[in-house]
Amino acid sequence: MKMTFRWQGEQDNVPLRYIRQIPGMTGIVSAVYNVKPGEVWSHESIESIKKQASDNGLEFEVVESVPVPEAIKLGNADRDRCLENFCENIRRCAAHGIKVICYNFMPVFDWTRTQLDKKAEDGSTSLVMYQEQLKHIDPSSDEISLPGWDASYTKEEMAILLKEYRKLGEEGLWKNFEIFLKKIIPVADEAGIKMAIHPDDPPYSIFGIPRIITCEENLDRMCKIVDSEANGITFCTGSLGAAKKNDIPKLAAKYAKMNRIHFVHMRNILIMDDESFEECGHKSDKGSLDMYEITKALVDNGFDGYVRPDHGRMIWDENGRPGYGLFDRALGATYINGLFEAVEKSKK
Ligand SMILES: [Mn+2]
Repeated sequence: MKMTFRWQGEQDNVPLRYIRQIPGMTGIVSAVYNVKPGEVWSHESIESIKKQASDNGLEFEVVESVPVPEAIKLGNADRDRCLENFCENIRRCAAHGIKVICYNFMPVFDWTRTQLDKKAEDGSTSLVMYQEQLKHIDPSSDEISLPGWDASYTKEEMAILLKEYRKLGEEGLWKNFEIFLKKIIPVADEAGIKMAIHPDDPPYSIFGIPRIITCEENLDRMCKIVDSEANGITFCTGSLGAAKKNDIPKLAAKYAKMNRIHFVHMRNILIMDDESFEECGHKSDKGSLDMYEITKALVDNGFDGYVRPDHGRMIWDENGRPGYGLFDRALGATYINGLFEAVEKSKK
């Protein structure tokens, strides 16, 4: 297992020299952030991340993410150009030593929460998703502020996008996903890159627009579209785990055994009766997921890839991007390292 840490480029509050001091940290997970979705990353920009990482004793072998533009997901007139550019980005990443590319296929909204600073009893704050709050969010209103949402859309553009996706529906989105996979996976295969789709977060439809990377049945369907190890998964425990029907240790075992898990996001969540959830720090006893069982399922089934702590809480008065502070993610990494060490040694 290789422990990694997400670093959002030079604008990240957490400097690389801090990341290297987290015990067991081998590398960063990053991306080129100043290029629009659908465009090609320059060789210089990829190399620059790699150099900054290596200057700090860290590897850069996982890209998170190459964004999939709406043109590909909607299948509109700009799709073919965007697909060519996506393939070119795969080849360019490979040329700079990248091994895994994380991406997602979520329409319009990336990971979605209803509040970013819910205060827990111990004074820490974290991201939460309350169904009751979600009902009152109108995505085409002026005031909406959702993490991951591309704020560059105007109200009118947002209304059009929502309408187009509602019309497209789930099967339409599957069709466009299939076209995408059939185009990019052979390119990744040839370049020696493992593609790793991040599950939809949360793993169900929101605002009436379709979401498809949500459950075992759909992950199976995805794996079958192109039967190749290059067509893999970013196994995000907190994303898949937000639907009660998903048995996370079982899915970890299954897809690890199939060699489809190339990257793991480890995060715990506390799920409520109505599938609202709170992000709660990484440890098993704080949430609904058994992190030990998940680790064991991965290791027992041969997983030996990249792992990173996922969102953390904000603790110790740290300021920064919600979910992406240094302190709680560093604690998460240390805890996860402990789980892996124990499980790996007990196997021998
Ligand atoms: Mn994740």
